[in-house]
Amino acid sequence: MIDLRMIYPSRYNETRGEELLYSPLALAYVARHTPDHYRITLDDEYVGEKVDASRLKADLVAFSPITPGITRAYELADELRSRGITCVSGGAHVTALQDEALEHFDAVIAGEGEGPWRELLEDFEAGRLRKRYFGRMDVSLDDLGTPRRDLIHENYEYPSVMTSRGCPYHCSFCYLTVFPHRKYRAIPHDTVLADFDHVRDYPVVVVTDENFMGYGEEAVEDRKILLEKMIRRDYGFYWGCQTTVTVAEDHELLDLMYRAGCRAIFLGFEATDETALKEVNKRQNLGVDYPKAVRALHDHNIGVIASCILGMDAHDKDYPQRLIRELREADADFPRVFLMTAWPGTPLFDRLEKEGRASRDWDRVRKDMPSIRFKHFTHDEIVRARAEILDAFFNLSAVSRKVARWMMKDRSILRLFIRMSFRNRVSERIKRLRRKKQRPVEARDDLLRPPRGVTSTA
Ligand code: B12
Ligand code: SF4
Repeated sequence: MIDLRMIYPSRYNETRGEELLYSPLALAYVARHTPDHYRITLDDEYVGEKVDASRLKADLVAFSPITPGITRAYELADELRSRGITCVSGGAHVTALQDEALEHFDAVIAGEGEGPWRELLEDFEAGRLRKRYFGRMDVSLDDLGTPRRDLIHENYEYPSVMTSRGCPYHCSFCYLTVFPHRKYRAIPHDTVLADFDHVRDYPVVVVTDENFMGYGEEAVEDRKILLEKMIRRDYGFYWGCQTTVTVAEDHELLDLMYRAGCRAIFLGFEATDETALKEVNKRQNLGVDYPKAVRALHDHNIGVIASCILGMDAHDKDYPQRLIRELREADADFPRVFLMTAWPGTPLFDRLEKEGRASRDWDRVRKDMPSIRFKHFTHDEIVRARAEILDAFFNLSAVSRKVARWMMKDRSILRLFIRMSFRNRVSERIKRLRRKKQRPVEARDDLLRPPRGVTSTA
């Protein structure tokens, strides 16, 4: 038997933050493609597990870091390798910055992991490990299989399920742009349904496809067939997913989504003005009437979470107030507001780095912390602006109005919303109020100190 340790490295314990806790799937999928003579154990630092590299015993360690977890991965790998343990890593960050990663890992797996993984293991066993492996993102998913759910930590509140991979668009800020040969592909229905069967006892499931509806008639037809199969299986859970605003144009699709249990869609508004949308190449949103799109989803009793990015170059000092007005007009159920973040390997990162405005302080490259140099805001200003926008929607009267709407219209949606966001935001607000009365937050070894001037990661 070969001892394989898998690690999600993180300096942040996400169970203490505002982030919705839905499970990562990368290593669970990779584990499905690992031969039986490997004994796999998985440590997940997102949910509070701590890896002690000085004592860890394994023949091979496989990391799956995202950008804010990469320095933690490097720290662990440096120590493990000094003890003679082979360390490898995959994921978007190492795909983008392979040379940086190879200073700390024995090998990197760029792109989609399942394909090259078996080859890497064969090479490892034969003692001929290469430095770079690469998995294209346009290969068939027919043999993907389901993720190994037995390896997912029980602390995750919501299980994630993927029904497709990839997205055909090219938004300049999106981490997906680091993967070459990228293509939208549906996972075979039988595989998806077997995976939904595994999580059927949960009340809420998060579908973490990059873009659930895909693109083009063929993809949409495939979605409809999948949804009909889900309806026939009569799953009891509610689910939410993320997709583009064009979903609002297809009433048959929305009807099927509702009947299959969908109660919330994260719609990528990103920005409400054309200049900003063009700036980030979000062309599919140009000319979209957001209030009309939201009405269409509400007509089908599906709630709308409007995802917005704050801090594009086109966003001047008046933008936060304008955004509040426009979000109210659109009448989405609530917004999620992220700060413009430059992930390495994206067109946005390349541009901002040339302009001296991107950050390589990876620990702080998160969507809830300011990391780039904004054109019109200082870091303190943008953090305040984000809090103002969120407070405009997460206050008693605004929340009561939404609750009243769904009480009259469709109560099933309330449960989902209360679980998924109001609870997080309300508890975050209480924490912030408490903190105002107390001294500033101190650094803890398991929770990074927020950047100067930031009293909350919210
Ligand atoms: C579930 C999830 C979470 C979970 C778990 C974290 C995780 N990384 O999965 C939680 C809720 C904790 C979380 C939190 C955050 N997340 Co998150 N999350 C996701 C989400 C929705 C799904 C991840 C997933 O399972 N994907 C499916 C798998 C199959 O794809 P994959 O991860 O790319 O893995 C494939 C390849 O990359 C490769 N691969 C990856 N790892 C490995 C390892 C090996 C050994 C091999 C062989 C291959 C391999 O093979 C895999 C299979 O093909 C993604 C968006 C998305 N749809 O991917 C964002 C995403 C990963 N999150 C992101 C971010 C920024 C965050 C936060 C920092 C949010 C914030 N507040 O700013 C926090 C904090 C995380 C932290 N502690 O550092 C970014 C990361 C960007 C980047 N460049 O790193 C993403 C991409 C979303 C986005 N666009 O902003 N998140
Ligand atoms: S539509 Fe969404 S998933 Fe697709 S490229 Fe743009 S941001 Fe990324």
